[in-house]
Amino acid sequence: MEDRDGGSGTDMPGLSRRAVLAGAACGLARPASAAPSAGAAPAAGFGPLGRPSWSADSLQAAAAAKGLLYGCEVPFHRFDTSPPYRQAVARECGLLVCGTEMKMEEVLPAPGRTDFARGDAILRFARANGQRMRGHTLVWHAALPPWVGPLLARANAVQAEDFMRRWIETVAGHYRGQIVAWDVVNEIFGNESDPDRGGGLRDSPWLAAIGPGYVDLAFRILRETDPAAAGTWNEDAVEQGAPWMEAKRTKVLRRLSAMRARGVPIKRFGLQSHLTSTVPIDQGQLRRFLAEIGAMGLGIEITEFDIDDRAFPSDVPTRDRMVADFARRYLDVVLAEPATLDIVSWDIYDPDTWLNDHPFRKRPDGLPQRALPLDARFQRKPVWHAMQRAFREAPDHAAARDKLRRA
Ligand code: 9MR
Repeated sequence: MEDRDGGSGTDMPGLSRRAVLAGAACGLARPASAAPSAGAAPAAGFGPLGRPSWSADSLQAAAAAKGLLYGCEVPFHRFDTSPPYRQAVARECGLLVCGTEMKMEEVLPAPGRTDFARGDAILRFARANGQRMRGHTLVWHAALPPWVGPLLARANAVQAEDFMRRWIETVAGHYRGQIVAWDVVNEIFGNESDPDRGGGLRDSPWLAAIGPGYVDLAFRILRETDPAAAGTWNEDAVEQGAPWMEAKRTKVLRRLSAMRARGVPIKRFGLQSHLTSTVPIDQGQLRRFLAEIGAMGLGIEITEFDIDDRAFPSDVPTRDRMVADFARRYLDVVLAEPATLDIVSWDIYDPDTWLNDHPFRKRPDGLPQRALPLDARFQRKPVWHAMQRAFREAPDHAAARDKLRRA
């Protein structure tokens, strides 16, 4: 039987049993403010929620009329240096999320050091503008600081669990009371070419160190640390009509239902929604998937919406129209589902889309992608108008959404 006291870890530089118990060598002493009792006062210092900054003709205003939130991912470098960018985000959004600033890679740069400066700045901006914030992301196989991979590889299960607990308590404790929903786990399932390590789980340093229970445990730790934040499972490649995505959806539903049955405090499922023009949208499959999640009593979030336009022609007006139509086909199904609570695009401003940097996502003609609502001059594009029309013409499920948020 495994040495539950972590005796096998004593030969580990940086993660001895004593050090783990003291929380010192992994750089994460248990925060004094962590693991509060339910109802504890929220962390101070981020300011009161200000007056809403969005305009009457914004995406947020159209979304809000149906009980939804609209928002975007905010990359710090642009946020920090571009006043027109900040104005656009303030004008259009009711919900923000950091692209990297709340990931472990940024928050724990070195053992014993935490850095919340950039995440705090974006949160302060959101609060001053009356905007809500999502948290992204607690447990992911990627964006780990270089020192954490080796640490997890050498940890036994008890040590790795302890490290995960201290990390979640550190970051979710810092932002306690300020975050509407945390992506507790991100991309835990494999895609087309990934081996399935059991029930859909992909390879991950967390799976290797802790075993499949790492997923449930992460939700329980968030629940103890910030009871007001909804725990979300955020997953990619579950939106479109490829047969392997339909197989993935089946496995997702199976796991969600098992998690509910064992009382895991999961509140929401996030569809990243990095849509690709190379795969059709099967509205029937998507509608059934969302309905089954809703029937389990879970909320649904669209967490990273954008459209990879690789398969569309170079001509900009034609391409913009095709991107808009593609988005609309997707959003019409998503917005008809009463359990859908918010739509977040992965940034709002075309020049910053991650798609231009990704080796498989680049367009064959070398042109930049036109994936997002605003163009390089911050002008509203056809996809912006398609989103606004989709919100305006969606059925009104505001009452159901309100109830789900309070559940
Ligand atoms: O857009 C993000 C990019 O700036 C980061 O370098 C990268 C690694 O942290 O993560 C990107 O965001 C990803 C998100 O966290 C999870 N889903 C896929 C996103 C695009 O790669």
